[in-house]
Amino acid sequence: MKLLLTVLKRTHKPALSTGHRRSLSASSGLLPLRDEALVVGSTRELVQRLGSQVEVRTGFITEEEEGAFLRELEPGLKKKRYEYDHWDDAIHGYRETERARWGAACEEVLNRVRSVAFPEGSPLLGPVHILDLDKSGFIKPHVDSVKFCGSTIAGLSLLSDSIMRLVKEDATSEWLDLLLPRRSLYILRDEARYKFTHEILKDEESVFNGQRVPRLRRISVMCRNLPS
Ligand SMILES: O=C(O)CCC(=O)C(=O)O
Repeated sequence: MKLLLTVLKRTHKPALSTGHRRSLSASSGLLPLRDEALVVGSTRELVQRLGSQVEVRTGFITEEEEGAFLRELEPGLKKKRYEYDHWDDAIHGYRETERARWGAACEEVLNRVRSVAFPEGSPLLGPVHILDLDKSGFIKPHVDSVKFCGSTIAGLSLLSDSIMRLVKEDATSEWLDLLLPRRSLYILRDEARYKFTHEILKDEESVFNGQRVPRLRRISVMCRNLPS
C-alpha cells in the first residue's frame, strides 16, 4: 500500500452509482483517431476534445516481450500476498512493487514507452510502478497525486484485457471508456490526467461499448514523469 499512497490522490465512490453510466446513445463518440474504437465517451465532442490526451496503442509489446516482463516480475510478486482492503480504499485485490533496474529486453520496451509517451528531456519518476490485480481486483476512481506525478501516465497491460474509465471530476456526466487490450500501451496526459478520475473496472462491470470484456488477472507496468 505504501506506493499507492504516494501515487493516488483521492478516491471517489464508484461513479457508476451516479447514473452517468448509460447505454451508449446516438451521441456517443467512437474515436476516429489512432486505434479507433478503443475509446468511447459520453459525447463525440468529448472524445474528440480529449483525443490527443488519451491514447491506446494495441500490440505495443509482443508475446515474447510480455513473457520477458513476467519472468522478471513473477518471482518478486509471488512472494507477496494480494491485499483485499476495506471497501473505501482505492484498490482492491492487488499486490504491487516498483523496479528501477531491468534486464535488456524489458529495458528496451521501457525506452520505447518513454520515447512515445514523454517529451524528450522530461524528468521521469525513476522506478517503474507495477500493479498486479487479482481476477477479482479493481481500482476505484482516483486522480494521481499532483505532488508526486507529472502530466503524463503511461501503462502497459499484461495478461488481460481491461477497461479504464475516466470521469470528469466536477461533471460526472462526462466520461470516457478506454478498452485496454492485453499487451497494449495507454497514455493519459494533461486534462485527462488532472481533471478526470481514472479507474480499472472489476470483472462484473467490464463491458465496453455494449461488449463484455472478461477481466482476468492483470499486471500493469506504469511510467510517470515528475511534476514540473
Ligand atoms: O493499472 C493501471 O493501469 C492503472 C493504475 C492506476 O490507476 C494508478 O496507479 O494510479
